[in-house]
Amino acid sequence: MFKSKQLRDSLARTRGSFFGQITGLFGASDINDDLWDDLEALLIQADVGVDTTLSLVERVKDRVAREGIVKASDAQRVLKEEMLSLLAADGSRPPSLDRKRLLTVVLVVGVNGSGKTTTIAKLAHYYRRQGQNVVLAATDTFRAAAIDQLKVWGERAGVTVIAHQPGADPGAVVFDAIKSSQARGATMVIVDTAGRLHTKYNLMKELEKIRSIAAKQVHEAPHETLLVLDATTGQNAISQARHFKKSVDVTGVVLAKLDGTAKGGVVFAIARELGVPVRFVGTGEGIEDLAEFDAETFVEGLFAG
Ligand SMILES: Nc1nc2c(ncn2[C@@H]2O[C@H](COP(=O)(O)OP(=O)(O)OP(=O)(O)O)[C@@H](O)[C@H]2O)c(=O)[nH]1
Ligand SMILES: [Mg+2]
Repeated sequence: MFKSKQLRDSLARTRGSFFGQITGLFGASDINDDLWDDLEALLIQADVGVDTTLSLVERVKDRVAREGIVKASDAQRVLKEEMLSLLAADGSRPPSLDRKRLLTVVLVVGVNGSGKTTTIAKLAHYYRRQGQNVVLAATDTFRAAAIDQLKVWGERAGVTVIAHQPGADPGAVVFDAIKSSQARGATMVIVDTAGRLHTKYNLMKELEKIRSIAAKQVHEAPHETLLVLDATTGQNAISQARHFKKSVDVTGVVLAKLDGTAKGGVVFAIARELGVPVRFVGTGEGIEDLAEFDAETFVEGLFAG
């Protein structure tokens, strides 16, 4: 699990549609203006984003001209290389843990329904397998069902969930979760937060409060703030991410539901337009359906036959 196969499999839809057509393009056509126009159109449809598409195609065209490339298949290789360097530049990879740190605090944020709670269950499972002693904090006290949902996932993952009553202060839950983690010698607290629209000022303030409570208890906490984006929302996810980035210091993206979309190209837009690394991708609804992001596997997976 968490291997490259899972990441590749989750790209089946993306590969089957737009990127499959791109492969077809390079297979059938000579290098001419039509090829570049069609390539641009397909990349934009795959949610690579207009700016990112234009700059990517420009770079490929430049190199093709400069290197005197005449075969379309060679041009496709250049496209892959440029895609890879776009992703490599932003350092997309799973977060590395500071082993000397006693307690790592991970805050998970995002809009309603993006996949936060499910992702947290997967992360708990993932880090537990790596030997971490994980505690989950149920700060989504807004919906009673949210607390129960996290408890159910906690049980499946075999980790403790710290929760208060519905309606309780989210800050108090974080405070408690950290205190109790320290008392029991846990090594990681993952904080589930309520879904919030990035445009809601009060709710964004609440996130800041959660962050500052964590920072007072643990040096430099939260150590990771993961923004969960729903891959099926494409370019919308980008605009959400911009807003979240402005309010809270997002350190990484988890792209959930990559298995459910043909628009996996959004990863390039995240990398280039946000400059926030993609840490993990969601590849299904189960607890093991989380893959570490790897740029090379991702790019290969877009095209592989
Ligand atoms: N196919 C697929 N479905 C996913 C993935 N991640 C989450 N989901 C589904 O998305 C839906 C919403 O997931 P939640 O984890 O409840 O989302 P949330 O962000 O916690 O939602 P709120 O707490 O209401 O804001 C559920 O039906 C999940 O099963 C994924 O990687 N792939
Ligand atoms: Mg939730």
